[in-house]
Amino acid sequence: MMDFTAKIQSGQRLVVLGLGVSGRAAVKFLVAQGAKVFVSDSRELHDLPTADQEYLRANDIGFEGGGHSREFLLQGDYIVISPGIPTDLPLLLEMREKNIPILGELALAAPYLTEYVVAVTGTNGKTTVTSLIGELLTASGKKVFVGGNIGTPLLDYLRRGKKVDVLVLELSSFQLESAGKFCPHIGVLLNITPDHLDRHGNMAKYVAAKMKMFSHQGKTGKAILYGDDPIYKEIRPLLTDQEVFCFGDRESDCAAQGGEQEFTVSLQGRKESYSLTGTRLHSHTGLLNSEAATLAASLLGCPKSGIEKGLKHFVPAAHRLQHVRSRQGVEYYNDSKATNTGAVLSALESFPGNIILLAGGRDKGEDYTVLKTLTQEKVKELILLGEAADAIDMALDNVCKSRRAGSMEEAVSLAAAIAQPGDVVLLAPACASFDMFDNYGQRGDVFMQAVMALQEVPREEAA
Ligand code: UMA
Repeated sequence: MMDFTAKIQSGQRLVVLGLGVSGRAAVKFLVAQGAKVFVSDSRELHDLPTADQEYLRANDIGFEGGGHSREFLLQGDYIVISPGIPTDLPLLLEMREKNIPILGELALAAPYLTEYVVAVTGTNGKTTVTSLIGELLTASGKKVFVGGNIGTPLLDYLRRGKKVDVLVLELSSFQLESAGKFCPHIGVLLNITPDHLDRHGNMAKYVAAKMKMFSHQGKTGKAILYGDDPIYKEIRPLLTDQEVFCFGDRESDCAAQGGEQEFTVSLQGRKESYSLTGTRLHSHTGLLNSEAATLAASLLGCPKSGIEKGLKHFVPAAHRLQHVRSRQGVEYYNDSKATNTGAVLSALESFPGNIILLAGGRDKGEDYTVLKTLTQEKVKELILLGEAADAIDMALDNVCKSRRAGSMEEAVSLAAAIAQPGDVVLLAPACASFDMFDNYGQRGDVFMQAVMALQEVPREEAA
């Protein structure tokens, strides 16, 4: 990816690839800079939302539908790509050979950033930690923008021109691949476990994409890492310039105090303890997320009182180990966002056992055998659905009883029929949702509706 450090000049020509959330924000931002914009999308013009069609027409934006062509891309001084578009498409490699810079939204935004920037990436927990840092900073009296891979794209924030003190950005590996010289003051890397291998090809490339967050930090930058992550030992030596801080279960700058309810930050002569009792963060994952967020907020000088207030008020986003209902002594949890094996392991860790696990969906090239040990230990029965059902079944190799369901509704009624008081019914798919649903949100909604619709169902006799 070619580096780009200058602001866009009026009249410069940019071709934007993909007119989704990111591409739309890029187009509007570029139009506001006075650039000449062209859009290329795999969809045809008539398949775009009406508002997009009208915007393109009103702003005289050249459009190519049904795919990306060499001739169309060659019109650009720069090419801007959406995160969902692989950076190694042959056409993009060709443009790079012709010295046409290829920018993602972070590279485009980088020259315009004057605010303090905290960026959060990792395989799991990004949204929770990003939102939590936002909450802790707001509760400490700072003006904050929270967005990026969640909510409002960074380029929409920049175009609107409403300045804040701190930008808290969730970043995906897709965004980081094309991030150019983008560089946060504080970069938080929560964890790295296999995910998106269908896009990145292998784990080394996935890790390299995540590590791009730290590439340009220099000596004044700060990195926050999870000290107990298996990948920590591999990535820690790569961070030689910036100051590195750690959170985790053991000795760290921010570490747990025995259980899942308390942790202490020890930083620059400051030692402060926090309790998660009475918050919505009192689980193993909640503790780690709180440690990471509190470390970032402490580095930004937030007082203990503000951090405590933020931890207390924080409400995690939906579909993340969300409690749905208690019914006949059975607890139902929706963790539809658990779209990879790392997230499923973390969900299984949150319960002592007796889990009926609903899993499956579209395969992303992961090795499901990593689930074997914890499944054997904690899962009573497995209900599999979607395209990856066979692959999961084979990988788990009969460590527990498994059944198939043709729909989410069937999976929920099967689970309800076999669950006994004290059991947990957990949706944690380990897969993408696109084989059966629009996205993980819709999958979680369908699960929750099916759970809420459960009437009195006669249970099967316990085996
Ligand atoms: N398209 C093409 N050519 C292609 C592929 C797609 O033209 O080869 C077009 C599609 O027709 C569509 C657009 O590109 O018009 C879609 O682009 P996109 O897939 O990049 O999606 P956006 O709507 O722009 O949303 C993206 C992020 N999506 C992905 O990374 C897949 C959003 O993250 C992000 O919120 C948004 O930019 C703003 O930055 C979503 C996501 O699922 C939430 N992220 C993944 C994750 O969190 O795991 C990485």
